[in-house]
Order: sequence, then structure tokens, then C-alpha cells
Amino acid sequence: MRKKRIEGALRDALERQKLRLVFQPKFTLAAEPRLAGAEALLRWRHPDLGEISPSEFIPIAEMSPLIVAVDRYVYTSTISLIAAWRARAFDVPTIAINLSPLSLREPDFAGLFVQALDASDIPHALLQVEITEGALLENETAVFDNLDRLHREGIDIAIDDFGTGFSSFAYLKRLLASELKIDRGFVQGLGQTHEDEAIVQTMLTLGRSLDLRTVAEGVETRQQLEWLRAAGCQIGQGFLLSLPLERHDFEALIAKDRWGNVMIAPPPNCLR
Ligand code: G
Ligand code: MN
Repeated sequence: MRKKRIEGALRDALERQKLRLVFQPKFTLAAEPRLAGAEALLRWRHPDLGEISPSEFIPIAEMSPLIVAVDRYVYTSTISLIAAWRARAFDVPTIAINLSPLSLREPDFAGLFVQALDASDIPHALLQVEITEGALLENETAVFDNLDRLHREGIDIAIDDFGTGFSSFAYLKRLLASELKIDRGFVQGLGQTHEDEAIVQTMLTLGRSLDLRTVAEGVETRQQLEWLRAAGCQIGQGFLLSLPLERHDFEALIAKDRWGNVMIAPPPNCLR
């Protein structure tokens, strides 16, 4: 039973802090591209099973309260890294973490999250949470309370994989989000498929009308990039712009030189 084995191994890996984070940058798509933030993504290399994809272990973790421990691991690790980067005077952009809907159902999730940030003296604006539309399906008060609190505390909320869930416009408002991440499934066909183009065009219009930042996920080709630029999408993320970076490589991107100048690596060639 691979599932049972992975569940046990994951519990063990969490306890022994054997999971690592990589960081995938987001870039503005404007004429003068800038680093617009990064998303923390979990990676796990098991000594016997090898690299196990989050698309395999997250759904397993979500079948039990284990996912709450996984989310806590991600935000506490992210917070200690941000604290270390600030101590080294790096130019730290907003870092996004992915939250499972189950964490948002924990009655004091937001309180603990904010406590962890404050204990490390980190400005709330440096953290963003990505949630999927599915987070609201249960319509639980704990979910709304947590989102309200995060929002009031100045923690940015992004809607992840937008367009793949059961979006209703009422939910969109209730999420208190300031960013829409357009699912890569729609980005894939840009410049090729009329349906994808029509859908993304509509999402960009929605984003503009509701004053939400629009981020295209999974930008893999020059053709998709040019289409998004022309359509006025603000931010992009994807293999064309940058793969998820190991911690050391991400640090090189946000480091300053010894005179205090930001060394922000030039944006990828494809952005110029
Ligand atoms: O659901 P979410 O968008 O949080 O998923 C992030 C995952 O998508 C990560 O595991 C990351 O490695 C992967 N990813 C990031 N950029 C791309 C891309 O351009 N193409 C594809 N296929 N996957 C990507
Ligand atoms: Mn995400």
C-alpha cells in the first residue's frame, strides 16, 4: 500500500523536518519587468522512495488532519527563512504559501499564523496566502472568520487555480482576495485556442472590474507570454519565466551587494 507508506513516511518527515521549500518567482509583465513576489512550494526527497511529488503527497495528507501539520510546517519554515533573509538585509518580496481548505477550518488558524509572524517581527505584508475556491464549499463560519482575520491583519489573499473550482461571484467577494491566479489549464491554449483566449480575456476583465491583481500561472511559451502582455495581464509565473528555485538560487535573486545595492538578477531574457 503505497498510500499508507507515504502517509507514515510523511508524518515522520515532518517531525524530523525533512521536507524543503523551493521558491517560484512571479514577474510583472510590464515594459520594465520586476520581481513581483514568489510562491513557496514544498518538495520531499525520501531516502528510499526518491523525490515524491506534492501532487501525490498533498492529497494523501488531505485525507487526515496531517494536512494541518503540513501547512503549519510550510508557514513556520517560510517565516524563519524570511526572518533570516531580513537579518541579512536581503530585498525580500512577498512570499505566498498554499493553504489547504482544511487549515482554514481550524478555529484559530489565523490567530496562530499572525502570532508566528509577530514572534519573528515580520511585516504582515510580506506574507500572502493562496487558497482555492474549494475552501468556501463547506460554508463554515471558521473559514470566513479566518479569512476576515487574515485580511484585517494585512495578509494578502490570492485565489489559486482560478476557474477550476465552483466559483460563484458571491464567493469571490467573500474571499476578500486581492489577487486572481488564472489556472494554467487556461493559459496553455493562449495564442492557439479560441476558447482559452475568451475565458482568460473574461477573467482579466473581471480582475480589472473587481480591482484584483491578475497573475497567469504556468506560462511556458513565448506565444502565451505575448498574448498575456497584449491582453493586459499584470503578472506571470511559469517555467518560461523561472522554474521553482532551490533556496540558495532564490537567495541569489534577492541578495544585495556589500554596498547595499539590490542585485536583483535581471528578469529572464524572454521578458525583454
Ligand atoms: O496549484 P499551484 O498553482 O499552487 O501549483 C503549483 C505547482 O505547479 C508547483 O508544483 C509547480 O512546480 C508547478 N508549476 C509551476 N510552473 C509551472 C509551469 O509553467 N507549467 C507546469 N506544468 N507546472 C508548473
Ligand atoms: Mn499556488
